[in-house]
Amino acid sequence: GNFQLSEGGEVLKRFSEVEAVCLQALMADPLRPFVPQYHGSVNRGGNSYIRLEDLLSGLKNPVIMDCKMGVRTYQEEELTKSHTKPTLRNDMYQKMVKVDPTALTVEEHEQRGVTKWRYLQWRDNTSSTSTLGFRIEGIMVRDTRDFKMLTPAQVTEAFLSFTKSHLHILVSHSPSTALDEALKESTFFKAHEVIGSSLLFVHDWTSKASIWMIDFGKTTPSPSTVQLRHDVPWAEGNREDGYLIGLAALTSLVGQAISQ
Ligand code: 4IP
Ligand code: MN
Repeated sequence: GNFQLSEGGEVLKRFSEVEAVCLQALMADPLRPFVPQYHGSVNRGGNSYIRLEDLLSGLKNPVIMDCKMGVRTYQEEELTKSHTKPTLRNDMYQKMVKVDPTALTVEEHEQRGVTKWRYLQWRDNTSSTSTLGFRIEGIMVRDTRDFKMLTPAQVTEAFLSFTKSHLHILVSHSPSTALDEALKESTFFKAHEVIGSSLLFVHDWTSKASIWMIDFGKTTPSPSTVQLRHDVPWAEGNREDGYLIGLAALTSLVGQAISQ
């Protein structure tokens, strides 16, 4: 889930040890300019929170696009768990039924439950995640709309229509330059499997546009024996996240949109 509070120009996000460790490391990494400032953790009403720079603070009518990066959004452990000790989730079964009851097997209908891996993999396969290496999680101009279930063709269409109406935004957002460089320089990126993390594109019409890397709750150090490339397909056991496949697709779609 994405539970957040706002407090004094900061965002308080439900504490995750995995995310806190990532943010700590990122504060001393070439990627730091692309990550919200991390101010440690705080307790409120018995719950722990991560204190983050509020990326929207001071912006008027911001346009925001959240792209979840990578060719998969589940950790390999989720896949392993689904074989060794499967936990059936009725909430995830319900979400699938609502969208496409035919996607479920007879057995799954009988159980009225699916594993988290099954659900997340279905979401990856029915969105552009598995084909393009990223999916649009949301575009917010005035209100939030849901782009989660778009097919690869629809994602391109949504992207092009967004780009047309906000052309100058994506021009200044073209992620190919500074972020690419920082990712090349980053020791954090070399050593981590980046799963379920988003690139957040923000623009407020008046000042500068920006790209932020957010959500590190499923980003973990890769095993010391594995050297991740981030630009090759995932196969079980290779730990690859396909982050750079997604970034390349995103960059190329922006380029296409601009030249149209
Ligand atoms: C959500 O599905 C997202 O995949 C969440 O990922 C995930 O949280 C949720 O798992 C899952 O229910 P929908 O977006 O289709 O509702 P994210 O937070 O990156 O959006 P995790 O825990 O995997 O980060 P549960 O187990 O929290 O319900
Ligand atoms: Mn998210």
